[in-house]
Amino acid sequence: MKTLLVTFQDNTDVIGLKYIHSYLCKKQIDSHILFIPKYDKKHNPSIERFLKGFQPKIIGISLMSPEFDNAKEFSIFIKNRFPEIILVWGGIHPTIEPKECLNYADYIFKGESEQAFFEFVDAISKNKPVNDILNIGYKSSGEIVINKLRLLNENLDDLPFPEHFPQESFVLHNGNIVKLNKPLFKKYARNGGTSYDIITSRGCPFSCAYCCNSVFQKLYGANKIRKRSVERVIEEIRQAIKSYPEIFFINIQDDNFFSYDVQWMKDFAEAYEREIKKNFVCRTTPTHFDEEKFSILRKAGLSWLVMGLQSGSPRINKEIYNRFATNEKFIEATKIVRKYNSACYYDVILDNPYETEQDTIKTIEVILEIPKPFMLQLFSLVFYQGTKIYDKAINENIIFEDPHKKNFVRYRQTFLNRVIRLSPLLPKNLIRLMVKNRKSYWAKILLNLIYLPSILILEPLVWLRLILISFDYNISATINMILAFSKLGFSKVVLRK
Ligand code: B12
Repeated sequence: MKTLLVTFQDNTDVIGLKYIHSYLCKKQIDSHILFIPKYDKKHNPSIERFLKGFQPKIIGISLMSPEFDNAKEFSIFIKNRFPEIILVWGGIHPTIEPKECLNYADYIFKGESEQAFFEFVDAISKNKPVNDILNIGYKSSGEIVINKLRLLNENLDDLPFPEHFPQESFVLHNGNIVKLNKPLFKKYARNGGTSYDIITSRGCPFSCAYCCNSVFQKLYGANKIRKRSVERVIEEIRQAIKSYPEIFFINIQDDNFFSYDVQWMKDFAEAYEREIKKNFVCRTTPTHFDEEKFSILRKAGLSWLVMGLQSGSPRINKEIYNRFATNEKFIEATKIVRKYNSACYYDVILDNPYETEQDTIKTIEVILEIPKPFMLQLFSLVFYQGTKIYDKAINENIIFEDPHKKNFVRYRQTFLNRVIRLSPLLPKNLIRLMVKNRKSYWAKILLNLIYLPSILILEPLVWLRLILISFDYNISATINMILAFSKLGFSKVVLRK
């Protein structure tokens, strides 16, 4: 009995789905992944041909909210042509909005589901009932039933590793479904597969109002961080590199890698330096940032740090985002990052309808305190269903864009948003002058004149400088990085325009 796991993400780094796949494989289930990076209804005939030959008993789709429309179209088509296939949806979107998903799927899975989905597949293969399995939701005589959640897996070390380049997988390429081979993996993986995405811990103790971790807290109660051992983390990276030697950069995707204690960091750094010897990127919050941990990681190969400012307005951070990091703590952390000559991205959320002009100006003031060079990742606030900020906006009749459709990188081209984009590139005084005179005609003309040249010339130069810094001025590593990341870099620079 075959199980086909489907993703519409535009790259192959679907960590959650890969975990499900590895778990099924370990339990001897005949599981395969189908990557559909660019879905269009016109591809349905080739999908139909493939499914007629492949004959899966179960199709399991993994989706985040922006993939909802694709998952919906695909599911309507499957239910039409292959009513006998059992259609399951899992991932973050069915977790936060199960009822909506049950309009299209036979079953949904809420939350982390390695074991639950295995029990489901196993039961189906043995013709046993599935309705009591934890985590699932389904419709029974038109009524929606959502079962209780399994307790979270406390022992992440027991889970089999997700495969970087999953064997026995397929991809929709040029309108046809073909086996995923190395050239195609290279084409569809982010950065040509040269970076390896890993999750070393699950959960986040915070409950930022815009983040889905605030939903997990509602679902599971306190969302404590579950951590892996240094040995298993290093072993996962080692195996990934062995299977795909082109990997030269490790991308630690944990919400907050700095939540490990100093001893864990020391052990990790020592093993990493000895066995991996590759640069890595990780993420933290200003609250968890700590000089000792940073210096340990920096020495082991940490070359890019990603940290959130989100807003420079204490009011917005506390009252709207439920974030309690102070601007002082954030600035102090950025100075330490500079002191250790590390590259960094700082995240800022734009287009918040609760923000006044004064709040946005406070954000600019904080950005101007960050020592250069640095880059900003600017996001347009998305109100994901189930999050605290979504509930608040619904209660208060605040109008926002549909979270299924909104592209989080396409922020509004307002005067202040554009000034924020230029803040890491231009002298402080010039930025302050434009902010002060934002209502005047000449400031608008000036901004229009300098905007494009700044982001087409200065921004790539800052980017280049940061890559050089991240590789300790090693030219050949820098060139490698630019080649591998050129597509992503290009979109960062130009598409956000
Ligand atoms: C790593 C990561 C990514 C990676 C990989 C994403 C992936 N699919 O694995 C990348 C960089 C590609 C990515 C991109 C985006 N991400 Co992201 N990402 C994360 C992050 C930090 C960790 C995800 C993860 O690996 N978790 C650990 C695994 C084990 O959990 P999981 O993915 O939920 O999978 C489990 C269950 O959901 C379930 N499951 C998953 N799939 C399936 C399928 C079936 C059939 C079943 C039964 C079960 C099941 O079982 C899995 C194993 O336990 C989360 C934050 C978080 N804490 O989860 C955000 C998060 C998932 N991302 C988010 C968003 C918004 C995005 C972006 C849209 C924008 C952005 N901010 O970057 C993009 C666009 C993606 C795209 N369409 O191309 C949001 C999703 C919100 C939403 N409602 O959709 C999150 C929750 C962060 C947030 N803001 O709250 N992301």
